[in-house]
Order: sequence, then structure tokens, then C-alpha cells
Amino acid sequence: MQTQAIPHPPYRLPLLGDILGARPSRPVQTSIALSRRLGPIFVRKFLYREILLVAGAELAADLSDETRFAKHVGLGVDNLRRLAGDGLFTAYNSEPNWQLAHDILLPAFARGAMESYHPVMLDVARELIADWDAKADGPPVDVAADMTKLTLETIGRTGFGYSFQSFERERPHPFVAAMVAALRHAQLRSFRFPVISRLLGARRADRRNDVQLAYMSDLVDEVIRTRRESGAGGDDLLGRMLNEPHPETGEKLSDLNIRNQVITFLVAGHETTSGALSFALYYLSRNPGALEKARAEVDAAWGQESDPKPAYGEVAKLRYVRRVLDESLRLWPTAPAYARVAREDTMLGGRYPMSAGDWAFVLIPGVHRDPAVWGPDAESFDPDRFAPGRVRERPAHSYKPFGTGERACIGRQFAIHEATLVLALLLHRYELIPDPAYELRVTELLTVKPEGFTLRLRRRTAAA
Ligand code: MNH
Repeated sequence: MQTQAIPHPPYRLPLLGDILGARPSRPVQTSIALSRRLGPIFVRKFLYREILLVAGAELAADLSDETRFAKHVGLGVDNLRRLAGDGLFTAYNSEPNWQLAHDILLPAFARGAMESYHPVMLDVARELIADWDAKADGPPVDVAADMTKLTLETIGRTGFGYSFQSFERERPHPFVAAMVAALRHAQLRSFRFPVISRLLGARRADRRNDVQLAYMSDLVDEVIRTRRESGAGGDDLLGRMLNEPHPETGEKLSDLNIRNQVITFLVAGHETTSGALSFALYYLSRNPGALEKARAEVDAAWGQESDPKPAYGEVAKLRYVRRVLDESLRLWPTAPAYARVAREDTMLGGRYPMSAGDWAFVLIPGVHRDPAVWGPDAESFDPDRFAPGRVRERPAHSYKPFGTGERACIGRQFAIHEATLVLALLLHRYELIPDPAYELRVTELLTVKPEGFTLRLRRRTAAA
């Protein structure tokens, strides 16, 4: 990549590059801050490694052209290969197991399958509600921690018929701690360099990480064993992986690939949805107008019912609650970046030459806050941006929380259904009282989440 003509951070040091102000714990937030000074495309250089970042809608839309660009498995995602191997998320485009698993698993996200997950999602939501009922009028709840309990439980039970018993335990399931450590390790490894990192104790960090990975793969083996012992049937993700041949070739997934997929879905299937729910609750707690509209919608649906049990088809009718989620994922897309690689020599945006194999990160929050698309108030929370008329006015590829192209998120409908259902039930049942002193802090573990965000709860229906 010829990067001379592309802006880079000020204070570039000889040899070391742009290490001043680099914070390995916050790669996305430091990059967003840089894009405010440097514009929609810039380069960060660490020693010999140059990283191209795109943070504007026009260039990101060009990178969505599937004929010239493809998903790139690099840096953070590549570091997850030790965890998830050739699972869907981390598979290289060249690996035939991607297409095989994609074709076998796609029906598990079709409408009929979603309908069968709905009662399980509702059961889990009601477990959260029982837990929150007991905490109402008490000390504040840690929102992200409780949303993580909910989403891990949901993917475990819907996908694998496996319960983490999240709501029966005081502390999160150890899987969560192991996953958090593995994600942090994968994020930090991107900032490593051979020789230097070894002096800094990288081997010890790798060994500690191996312990976390071993714990997670043992758990996955238990999930698979539990299913095989119960007769190995079932039409959920695991059932399909174990039994379903490819519709055309008849080929089946190997045991090793199934393990990689189970771990992929256990992680990808809950961490980002948890963050999305947490940000939505955060923004509602800060925007009384939006909160009121969302409340009006759930009250119109369930009124004085003390314990609504919505049917599958009711969830998609909660249009405003859905917009709240869309808008939260605009401001804080919880998988905040994806990478695109040039399939051929090409000109990015008609002006930046890229050779085949050159790649760039798309910084999604930058795209989602580009004033050229979202207007001068791009930084403010306004769910009505997702009213149908206004969506049609925007250029294609300006909203990308689920990535792009054939490697976009397979679980999008799953996440949206789960999050809409849960958010609606919580708004219907509780007064959510924020700590007025809280200021948003975002933690990064390849994904993003609000850190230290708490709410005090009061039952609404009792008073209404
Ligand atoms: Mn999900 C890929 C965001 C929920 C399973 N997901 C992606 C990508 C983004 C993404 C962005 C593309 C990454 C890339 O190009 O490198 N995902 C999200 C968000 C949510 C989410 C913001 C929730 C909100 N994802 C889910 C859920 C599941 C899931 C729920 C599973 C039940 N996601 C995946 C898988 C992939 C993926 C699997 C990889 C798809 C592929 O490459 O074939």
C-alpha cells in the first residue's frame, strides 16, 4: 500500500512510529479520536506495521463492493484463530469449511428456526425478570453483567440445549471470565512484535491464555457430549452440525470443525448482543423523550398485563423499540470494526491505490457518525432516524453494525429478536433509575460495552 499521501498521527517517531498516544486497551476509541483530526482515512504505524483505517461513509461504501473487496481475517480476528480455528467468524476465505458450515447453518437462522427459539428466549428473559424483581428497590444492578448472563444463557439453550445456569449463580459462569481473558489477550497481541514482546513476558501471557483456551474447549466438549448422550437429535445449531449433511454435496462437518463452531457461536452469539442491550438501556436512561415513546409502545401492546408473554409475531411489531436498538448500534456498534482486503489492484474511492492483498479496517463508529450522511447532529441519540422514510433517504452501505457482504453476521435476526423482546419486557416492567453522576466509559475487548453502568430498579406495573 502506498501510504505517503494518507494522513497519519502527528508526532510520528523514527523507527517506533505512532506509539505516542497508542493505547492497546482502547484501539477503537483512540482511532475515532484520531479520525476527528485526520479525516475519513488515515494510517497508524507501529514499528514496521502500517494499519490503514477508514472512518467515513463514502470510502466504507466503496469497501463494501464485493467484486473488488472481501473480508480480511487480520490482527484481532486472526489472533482468535487459536480459540475458534476455522469457525465461521475466523475462517479464511480460502478455507472450504466456511462455505460448508455456512450452508449447513444458514437454515438455523431462517424464520421457522427463529420461531422455535422464541419460547426459549422468553423463558430466559423471564429468569432475568425474576432476578431483577428480587433486586427491585435494592442496590443498583450492573447492567452489562446482567445482560451478559441473559445473552449467554440464551445462546446456550437455543443453540445447544445447554444451560449455563446463569441466574442460579451469584457470580458469572467461569466461561465468561475465560472468554473475557481470551478476548483481551487477542486484542493486546495485535500490538506485539517478535523479540521485543518476548522480553516483555509475552510467553508467560501466552501460557496463561492457553489455560483459558483449554478451559473453554473442555466446556465445549462437555456441551457436545451432553447432546450425544441425550440421543444427538434436535434441530438447533448443534443438532444441525452433528447430523445435517450439506444440501448438495452431502458432506458433513468434522468433529474438529464442530468444536470450532460451538466456541464461535458461544462467543459471537452473546457478547455483542449483551453490549447492544446495555447501550440501549444507557441511551434510554439519558433520553427521556425516547424512553417515553418506547414505553408508550410497550404499554399499548401489553397495557396493564402484569406478566406479558408475547408471541413470536408480536416482537417484530415493536417498531420503536427496534429503532432504539438500531440507533444504539449506530452510535456504538458493539463489534466496532471489520477488515476488508483488496481482491485485485484497485483504487479505493477512486483515489487511493491499493494492490491485491492490501487491507483496511472499517471503523464503524466513524461511518455511523459521518455528518455527510447523518447530519450535523450525528452524535446525538435519535431513534427516529430509523423511521422508514428516513432510512430510504440514506445512501447504501452507510449503516453497517452487522458487517457487510457474504461474511456479514449470520446471527443478525437472532440478535435483533432477542434484544427487542428483552428490552420491551424490561421497559414494560421497571422504572430504570440511572446514577446521575455516571459518565459513559466504554471498555474494549474487540467488542465494546459500557463499563460501570448501573441502574436502580423499581417495579412499574405494581404502581400503574
Ligand atoms: Mn455477529 C459476524 C456483529 C450478534 C454470529 N457479527 C459478524 C460481523 C459483525 C457482527 C460486524 C462481521 C465481522 C467481520 O466482517 O469480520 N453480531 C454482530 C453484532 C451482534 C451480533 C453487532 C449483536 C448485536 N452474531 C450475533 C449473534 C450470533 C452471531 C447473536 C449468533 C447467534 N456473527 C456471528 C457469526 C459471524 C458473525 C457466526 C461470522 C459470519 C461469517 O463470516 O460467516
